[in-house]
Amino acid sequence: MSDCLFCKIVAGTIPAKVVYEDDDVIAFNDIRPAAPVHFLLIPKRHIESLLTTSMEDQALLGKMLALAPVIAREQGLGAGFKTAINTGLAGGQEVFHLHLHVLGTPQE
Ligand code: DGP
Repeated sequence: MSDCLFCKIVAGTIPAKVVYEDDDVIAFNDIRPAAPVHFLLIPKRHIESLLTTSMEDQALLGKMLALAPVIAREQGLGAGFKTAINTGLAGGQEVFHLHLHVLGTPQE
């Protein structure tokens, strides 16, 4: 989607600190971190929100969830972290491209 902020990050036309990327997903640091480590994991394909997914997206959604701890460990969050997916205006979603927040504080 041409006017989607996160699609522009996927395309590389808006800069972001990328912490992981493959053919399906990309993860980058949140511009307004709410924790010492705070990255967003998103599908490269434009999906508006969790509300616009279907069972056909289960492989992609499963991949996002399975990758979260892999990237989190790489970012020093091996002791634990929080995840959130804000969904829809009523769910506090601000950017309408599906994203999984991963937040935490690296432990000694
Ligand atoms: P949400 O409320 O779940 O839609 O959160 C959107 C998040 O996206 C919010 O924590 C801030 C982040 N964000 C907004 N614009 C940008 C941007 O241009 N770059 C990056 N890296 N993050 C952004």
